Formats: sequence, structure tokens, C-alpha cells
Amino acid sequence: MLLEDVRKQIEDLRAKINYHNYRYYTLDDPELSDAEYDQLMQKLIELETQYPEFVTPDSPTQRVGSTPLDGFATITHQVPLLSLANAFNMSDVTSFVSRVQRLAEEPVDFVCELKIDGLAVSLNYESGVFVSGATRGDGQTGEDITQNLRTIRSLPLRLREPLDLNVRGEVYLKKSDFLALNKLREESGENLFANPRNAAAGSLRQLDPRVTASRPLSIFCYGIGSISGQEVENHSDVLKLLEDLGLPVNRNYRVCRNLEEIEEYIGEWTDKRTQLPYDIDGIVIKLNNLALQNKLGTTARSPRWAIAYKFPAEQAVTKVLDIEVQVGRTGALTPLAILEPVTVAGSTVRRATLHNVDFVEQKDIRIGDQVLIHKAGDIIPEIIRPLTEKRDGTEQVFQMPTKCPRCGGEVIRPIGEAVTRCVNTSCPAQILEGLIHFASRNAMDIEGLGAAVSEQLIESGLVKTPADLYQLKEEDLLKLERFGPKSAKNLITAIEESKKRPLSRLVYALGIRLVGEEVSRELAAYFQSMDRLQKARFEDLVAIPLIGDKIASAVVVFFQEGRNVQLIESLRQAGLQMTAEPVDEQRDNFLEGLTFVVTGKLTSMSRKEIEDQLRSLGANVASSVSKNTDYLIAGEKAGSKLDRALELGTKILSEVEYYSFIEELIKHKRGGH
Ligand code: 3BD
Repeated sequence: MLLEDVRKQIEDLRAKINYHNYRYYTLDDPELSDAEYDQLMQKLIELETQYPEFVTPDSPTQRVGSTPLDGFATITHQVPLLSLANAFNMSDVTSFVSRVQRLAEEPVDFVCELKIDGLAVSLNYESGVFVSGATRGDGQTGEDITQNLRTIRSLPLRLREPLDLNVRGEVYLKKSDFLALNKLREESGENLFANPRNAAAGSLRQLDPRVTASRPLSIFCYGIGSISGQEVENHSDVLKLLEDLGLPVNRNYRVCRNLEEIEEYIGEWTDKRTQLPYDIDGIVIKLNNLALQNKLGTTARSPRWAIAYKFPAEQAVTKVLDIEVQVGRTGALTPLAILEPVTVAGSTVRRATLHNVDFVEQKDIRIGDQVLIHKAGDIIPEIIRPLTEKRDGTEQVFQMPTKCPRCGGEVIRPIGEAVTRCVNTSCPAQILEGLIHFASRNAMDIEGLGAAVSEQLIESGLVKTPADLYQLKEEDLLKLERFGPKSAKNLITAIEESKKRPLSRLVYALGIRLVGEEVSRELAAYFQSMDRLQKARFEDLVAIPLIGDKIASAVVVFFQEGRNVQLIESLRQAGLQMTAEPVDEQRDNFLEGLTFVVTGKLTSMSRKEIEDQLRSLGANVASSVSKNTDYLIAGEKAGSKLDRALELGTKILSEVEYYSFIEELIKHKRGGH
């Protein structure tokens, strides 16, 4: 056979297989029997084995890689993945709709979509070929799960058009696939997954893609981060476009013109949701017009033009078997209700936090009580109230211990505060929780250093503070149970790698009271170095937008403690990164005060993308050239705007010049720090 004919035959087979894949996995409407489909696949495998020079990464034979990873690489999203504001009732929805209508200043329509209860991911296609994908992570950075995403049968490895595309979607497991998976696990004595979402999460986080491939994951795509050369006006057009490209889009969306139609949609799906083959946890409502979406913009974390209506929480009755007291990272004693296991909102609930003594007293929750519990989606279950009418007199009133249950040390409860605290700063519980937090995924992200290993390290005396981690040697770990040469080496490498984490993560890892991830990012961005942060005065801190009195004094108090100063010094000695990462382009306003006009046909980004980028860098974007215009970015066939700019002497940048202009600016800015 002529090589050219072989190539053609391979191409034809792939096209056929892709088509039938789509019919089967996306449309759920196969034309072929499994045997017929297998035949095509076998034929392709045969040809590719015989002619390996024709194997390409987007071939349907290339879904399952065979090399397990050591860990997931971190990927910085080109366009961050935003969060969604929540609406918990109709009145939240009503105010969202009227706010959007007011801000839009013109008649608008909305798209209502089912909110798939899965895991948010971001996928990249280059010239139509699937090249990479990541978890959402914190929205800025996620984990590279390309290998695992490739195993999702409904995900096309090649689009129907050779576009560059960043698309967002939700990976999920069908209810039936979840039940079958759990059945298998039960038979082989493995732990069961609590719900389809957890099972999907566990499957996506597998280092061995062959394991992921054995889990029949699915995906729905619902939006784009960026796209090359397509002009779309509405979100509903985006969904159509994604579908036309061969991507799985959930077809149950609907364009709604007003609040009534939105309410109708919500009502309909609230009733029908149990009949769906997959879990949904709400409805997402999005402003349809993309230009108006842009006009409304976003808050720090979520777009102003979308909201997630969450289905009401489910409730159940169970028994409080005991009330335990946990000692946290800050020494706070937290009562925890141990419950008779019960299924609510699709998962098994075994515990519920009781927050503090006041909560227990106000609700009068006693050991032995029947209680009503409530759980909304992924939110931690809460006890609503005890069923006092069911008491038989054997229930016991809970007493907060007067000594720390962990170290036996003194506990205090400052007047006017709800929290009881162990004041022993060397309480093993505090040290342990502090270490676990330090190493956790959103802090220093030290793979392999979870609760169990942290406990071992502290028990053995090898580690007393997080700084001691950086003195550990492989030999030290080998002395511990459950450590072998490979795991010891991996942990040391992970610890070493954590030295390079951005300052914001280190600030968060320190576990300063009230300083969460967002505040940590703000502090790192503002002060740019641990040194300056350490020296910050109360007045300096409260001047920062996100930071109020309480956080400011918590920060000051933290850095006044000798122990903490010592810890930071040791971390510095160990070589940790103590200055801010290069400034995030997104947050930077280095084009503030400049006005741009973009015109003509552009090649590597759409006009809208360039305009978005300019706005995100603080620039004004105008639609016509005037004497106030600082720069005209002119693509091909720029026309009258270019003439006008030439007339006025406005600075003109070609598309390529624009990219190097931006690059220079960023370099310059980074160099400046
Ligand atoms: C879905 C953001 C916007 C693009 C922001 C409007 C928060 C999870 O079916 N649209 C959907 C779904 C999720 C979405 C957006 N449309 N964001 C959407 C979404 N149909 N589930 N999400 N996400 C995705 C998230 N995930 C984890 C932690 C925090 N936020």
C-alpha cells in the first residue's frame, strides 16, 4: 500500500471513530453496536502499530498514557477562573436580576444553565488539538491534569475547526457510573466514595492515568477563557459554538428574558433534577450579552453578571453519640458532635461542628439528643436544633473541659469572646495543626506532608517548628515507620521545592489569625517582602482596602511575638523565598491613564481579547480615535481609524509591536521590584 493511502485510511478511520464517539458519549445516541465500534478501533490500532510514524497525540488510540506521574505540575491559568456568587433563595435571584438590569442600562436577556456538581477544569486547544488541561485550583493556578483529561471519552482530542481555544467545563461522574464504581470498590474491600463529586475528584487526582481511564468520567463545557478569531455576541452563541466544535455542552440551558422566565426555569429543574442522570447543585444564571458582561465587569472574585442559585439544603434527623473537643492551630477548643452516620444531600454525615460553647448552650444540644441536621452541597453540615420532644432524660449536658484535652494545660476564655483557648504555645495539638496547615495544598503545598506524616515528624521530635522541615535529611526520614528510600526522597524534594513558593503562600502558611488566602495575597502584593510586612504598623495595615482593625492587629501581634520572629528568621536562613513573586499582570495597573483604540483584523488575539487585556492592565479603551487617544493598535485593513490617527499624530502600534510593548512593560515593571 502506498504510504499516502495508509495515511488517508488512518485519517478516515479516526474521523469515523471520532464521529461515533460523539454519537455515543456526547449525544448518547449511538449508530453502531459496540462490536462494530471495536472493529474500527482495532483496525486503527493495527495500522498505527504497523506505521508508527503516523501516530499523532490526537488519535483516538492515544487517550490513555501509560506513565504514572510523580506529582502534578502547577499551571498558571492564562485567564483566571472566577468564582460564582451564590443565591440561596428567590429574593437573592430577584436582586441579582434587577441589579444587572440597572447596571446594563438597556434591556437584557439571561441564560439559565444547570449547575453541574463536579469539578471545574480549564482546557486548552491549539490549532484545534487538545494540548493541556488543569484543575481550577484557586482560580489563578491549578494542577496540570492533562493526562487524566485525555481519558474522558466525550472530550474531543481534536475540534472540528483548527482553533486556539481555552474552554472551561465541569468534570463529573454520572450517578449510574458512581454506583457501579462503588459496587466494585465494595467488592474489593476499598473505601467507598461519599458521592459522585468526590469520586470524580478522586479520579481526576490520580497520578496513574490508567486508573483514571478505568473511571468513566464525563464533562460539560460552559464557557471560554479565550478563543482565536471568532466574533460572538452572546453567551448562548458561545454555547452553540462550543457544541459546533464538537465539545459536550449541556443542552438544558435556556435563554430567559425576565425574572418570571428565570423563576420558571428554576422551578422546573428543582422538580426534575432527581431524574437527571447526573447531580446538579443549582442553576447558573448569566447575562447573555458579552459586551454587557464586560461592561458590568467583576468584583475581586466573581463576575457581576452571573450568579449561582443553590438548591435548598437537605435536612435529616440523627443522634448525637458524643461531643468531642478538638484543639486547633490557634489553640481554639472546638466542640465537635459525633453523629450516628446519616445520608444527607448525597453524602454520609458523621460529624458536625458545634463552633464553641455558646453555640452548644444556645441551642441546648446534649449528648444523646436526636438532632435535625442540615447540609447544602459541599458546605459543612450544621445542627439546626435538638428535637427536645424526643428526650428521655438520659441526655447529658456538655461541659467544656477546664484543661486542654491534648496537653492538659490551662485554657482561658477571654471576656466577651466565644472561643476557649489553650494558652500553651507548645501544645502538641497546636504545633501539629500549625505544621499541617503550613504544608497544606493552598499554603506551601508540600506533597506527601499531610496529617499522618506531620504527626510522625512531631512525635519523633524531628520537627518542632515548620522551619525544622528544611533541615530534614533523607536518613532522618528513613528511621521513621512507613518511609522507604523512594518516599523519603520524594518528601525531601517536595520540601525543597516549597522554598520557591510565592510570598503570598508563605504569609498564608504562617497561620496568622484571621489572615486567609485572599488577605495573604493582598499583603504580599502590597508589601512585596516579608521584611516590609514584618515592619508594618497598624496604621499601614488598615490603609489597605481589604484589611480592617481586627486583621491589622492580628498581624501586628503575630510579628511582635519572639517565637514568630525566630521562625521567620529560620525560614529565611533555610533559603525560602521572602520577596514577592513577579507582579501579577492581572492586578497591575501599569497602563492607567492611557487611552487605547484597537482596530482592524488581528491574528493571534481577537480585538475583544486585546481590549480586555488592556482594561485589565488599567487602560481606557475607546471606540474612536481622538486627540485623547494615546495609542492606536492597528491590525490589517485598519481603515479610517488609522487615517485619523495618522492625521492626529497618534502613536500607532502593529499587533506585533503591541505584544512586545506589553512584554517590555511587564519586564520593566518586574525589574523595578
Ligand atoms: C457548572 C465558577 C462563570 C464563568 C464564572 C460565570 C466557580 C466552579 O455547571 N460559570 C456553569 C457551571 C459552573 C459556570 C461560571 N457555569 N463559573 C460555572 C462556574 N454551568 N458547574 N464556576 N467554580 C465553576 C468553583 N469551583 C470550585 C471552587 C470555587 N468555584
